[in-house]
Amino acid sequence: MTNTLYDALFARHADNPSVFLQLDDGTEITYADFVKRVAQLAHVLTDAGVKPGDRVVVQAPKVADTIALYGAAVQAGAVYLPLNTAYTQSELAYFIEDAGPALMVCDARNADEIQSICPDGTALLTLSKDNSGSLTTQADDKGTRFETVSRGPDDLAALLYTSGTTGRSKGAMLSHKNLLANSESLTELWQITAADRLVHALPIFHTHGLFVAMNTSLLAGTTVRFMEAFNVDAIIDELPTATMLMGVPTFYTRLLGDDRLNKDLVANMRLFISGSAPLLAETHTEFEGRTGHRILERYGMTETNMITSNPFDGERLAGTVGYALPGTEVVITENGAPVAAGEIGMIEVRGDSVFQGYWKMPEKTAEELRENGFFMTGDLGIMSEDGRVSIVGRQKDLIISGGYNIYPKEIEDVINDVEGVLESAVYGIPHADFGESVLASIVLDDKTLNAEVIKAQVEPHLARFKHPREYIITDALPRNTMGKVQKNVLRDEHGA
Ligand code: MLC
Ligand code: AMP
Repeated sequence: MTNTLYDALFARHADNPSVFLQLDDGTEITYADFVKRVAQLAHVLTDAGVKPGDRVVVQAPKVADTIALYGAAVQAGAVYLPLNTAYTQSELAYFIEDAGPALMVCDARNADEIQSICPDGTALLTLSKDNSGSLTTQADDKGTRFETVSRGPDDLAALLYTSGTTGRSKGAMLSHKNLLANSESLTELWQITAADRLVHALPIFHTHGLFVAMNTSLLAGTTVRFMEAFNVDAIIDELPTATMLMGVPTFYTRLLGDDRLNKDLVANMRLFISGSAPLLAETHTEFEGRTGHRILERYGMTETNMITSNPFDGERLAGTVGYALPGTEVVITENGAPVAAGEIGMIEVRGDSVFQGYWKMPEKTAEELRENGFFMTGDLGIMSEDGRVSIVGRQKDLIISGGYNIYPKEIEDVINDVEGVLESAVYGIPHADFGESVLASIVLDDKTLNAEVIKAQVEPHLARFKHPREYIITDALPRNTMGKVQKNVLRDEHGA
């Protein structure tokens, strides 16, 4: 029986006695034991009625079993669908309705609420921060061998939702081949091996923490210092015995804020990688000055996996995201036609790591994924003569805060639904810690309404990281001659 992703990432470790996960409490889990746990959880999934191709939705804390659950879904031929633990019930309701999962796994604390939004017939199991819950209890009694379900390269392995400029989240369908091809490229390019020890402080419900970090580690047999959350002290403690760190730019600015970060502390480190949001050139330079390491910046997207990377051996240039990964083609286009080197255009990408389309949204897929296989990223870039890419802006209306994507349209829709609001504009302004933060300018219909009332009605619908940090009541929104709201004007006005 072959299963493209399971065979490459999990099956190969069945007899591997090396340590895979090192947890916050000092517990170590070997690769061989991890593979057994994956099998136990795969039994739980099938007993819960999960069949090949079924979606398994997971909104669970960052514990070892959550990673094993990903493996179990792959082994059972299911489609793994992780969700941000910050999502509110109304956000969750949309994903559950859209994905139609056979099984939902959540923290026991939220089980009653989530049960109430799951359609009849959806199984629900729990997994909590202290490792308790029905999923774990059931798994403990299962056998440690599971008959792997056969899956080919084009079968779906994961469905990851990414918010859309239209305000509705879209499920990016990722196949076994998409995930494996990207992790093979990255592992080779970044020279990741079993001798590495990765400090993992990212969440595991997004491409970065789940696929970039965990799939490459599984492929190479790397030891992962699996931290429940980002914490500067904990990272500083681990750096002397680690070799790699993967993070969003906020990780690096926060580390730079600590005097203990110096060359001696990172003498054992091999590679610092940054992505998911632009790394400021000054952060790159300051980090090099303090540690002697040039951060390796790479660029990617949920739909495409990683697209470009600065070189491992060659020069890592601040403010650029490097070259197309092996097996990935990148072109810069205007109106669909390639532009000359040095000209600004839309970044488009094609290759084995590019997704299969949006779940149940053929029209959206057709709008963004060309028939010739190129995906339009919505990012604006320049490519040098020798193929080095720099991102210069975004065509899509998107805010990236601490590495989380926030789509203004989604927030504007919620604000506009408040009785007495005429219209609103949500935009990002520079923020020292998160890169960007969210503001909302609002025009009222009902002049008796105030910011506090709007805030109180908006916030329960949106995850905390999406909340506007300020609700600014204004008489009118600035518009250009075409009637389009000029968010750049609002940004200039309120950015300081
Ligand atoms: C937390 N908060 C945020 C936030 N993270 N607000 C805005 N943006 C964020 N990113 C909120 C908290 O709820 C809290 O609210 C307050 O801000 C302060 O929290 P904190 O304790 O300082 O934050 P912390 O928990 O330390 O989290 C910061 C962080 C985290 C940077 C560690 O956001 C993070 O892990 N980001 C990584 C996101 C990621 O993995 N992105 C990859 C996407 S994949 P309150 O109530 O206290 O005010 C992708 C593709 C690719 O983009 O290329 O990789
Ligand atoms: P997501 O939709 O969450 O996968 O986020 C993907 C988006 O993050 C990309 O389209 C980019 O806009 C942005 N992104 C990822 N990596 C980088 C980077 N190194 N520099 C700038 N933007 C980035």
